[in-house]
Amino acid sequence: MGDPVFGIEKLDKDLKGIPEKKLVLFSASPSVGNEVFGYQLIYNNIKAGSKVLLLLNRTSPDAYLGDMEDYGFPVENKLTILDSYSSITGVIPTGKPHIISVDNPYNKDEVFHKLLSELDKGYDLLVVDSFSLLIDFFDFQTGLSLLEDIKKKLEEKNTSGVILFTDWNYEAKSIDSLIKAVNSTVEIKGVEKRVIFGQYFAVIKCDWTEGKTFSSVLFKAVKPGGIKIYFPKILVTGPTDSGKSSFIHSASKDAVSVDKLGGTIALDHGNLEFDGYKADLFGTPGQERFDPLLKLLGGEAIGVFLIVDSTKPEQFPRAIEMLRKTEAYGLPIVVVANKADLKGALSLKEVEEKLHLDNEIGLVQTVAEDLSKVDPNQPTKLKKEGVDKALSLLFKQLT
Ligand SMILES: Nc1nc2c(ncn2[C@@H]2O[C@H](COP(=O)(O)OP(=O)(O)O)[C@@H](O)[C@H]2O)c(=O)[nH]1
Ligand SMILES: [Mg+2]
Repeated sequence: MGDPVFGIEKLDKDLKGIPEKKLVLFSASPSVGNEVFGYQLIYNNIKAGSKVLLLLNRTSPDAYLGDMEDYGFPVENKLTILDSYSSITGVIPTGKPHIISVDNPYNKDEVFHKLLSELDKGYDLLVVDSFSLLIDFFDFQTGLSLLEDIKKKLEEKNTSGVILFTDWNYEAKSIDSLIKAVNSTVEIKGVEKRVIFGQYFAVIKCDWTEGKTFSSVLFKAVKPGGIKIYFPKILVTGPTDSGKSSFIHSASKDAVSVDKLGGTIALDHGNLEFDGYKADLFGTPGQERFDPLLKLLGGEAIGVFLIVDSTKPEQFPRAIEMLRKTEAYGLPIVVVANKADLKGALSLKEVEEKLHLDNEIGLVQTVAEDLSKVDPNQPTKLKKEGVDKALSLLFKQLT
């Protein structure tokens, strides 16, 4: 069996899983939750056949497992839980064989002893939810000394470890020693401007990926589905009738168009989930009379789909002009050469040549799912294959 995984594609790509004997800290600011990272991690490793032990002091095993299920991560009784919560609240332990009760969670000797002797049985992965509560029960120093014991045990038993932690304004000195004590740290933070309007995570330390640097990514915790890398604004632009609305409707589960006078004059918006990503697509109108809107619509976009009609090279200069007007020229761009099913459609190579874009830009051909259903007054459904290829090309550029 390979090393435990994070179960979050971006982290698994960056860090290649969690090597045995390594300890990873997920450090969240108080405004954002970190528990879904734990759920996803546990689920994916259990699914892969790993033996996982959870030290749980944040909630009851039943509530924890129920929440996991709500996120689409059922583990049944394959997860062993050291329950350091129930006896504080007077909840009677269920006596299930995969749940080990701590009689007195305030007794650090009992907690330490039960944890270490359980680890002796040989696990692939230990998860602690939550390390900050452990510190609050005892004190920071005691937490750190437990961490040292855990590290020794992970070494001895070839186990990987993940601890979930919320930084409730502890002293900077304490946080420094915590980060020093672990092999890797993933920070989870909110994007705050008076209100929190986004959440991101970033690897800020890793001692087994020498010299690599990591980008931060926005995410959303989706129920069910778990952690999805989130792109809040992706622009879909291009000349009139090129297929912007068709693309947005084909890519999204719940697209809406503001239609007037038979053509889209205001906005298309769609929300999609694809391959561990979540994104909001915003379409622009193509007609020149709406150009004054383009700069506004393009604002804060982080990537662009430029839709062109493969049979209309005469519109290509207009397509490029729209990139300029939305101020999207420097962003990651995927060109969607649509209507490749029509007679006279240019090949991908011809589209590329005639657009004069540099070759780092992704280029994908798309076609209507069913030509006989194409209605000149309605967006049409595009074949999934091309749409998916366009999505994955852009998302790869963005992460
Ligand atoms: N044959 C064909 N027709 C398409 C395709 N994509 C869109 N259309 C049609 O082209 C017209 C314009 O599409 P629409 O998505 O509304 O373009 P928009 O103005 O850019 O939003 C509609 O009649 C669509 O049904 C395609 O791939 N093949
Ligand atoms: Mg449209």
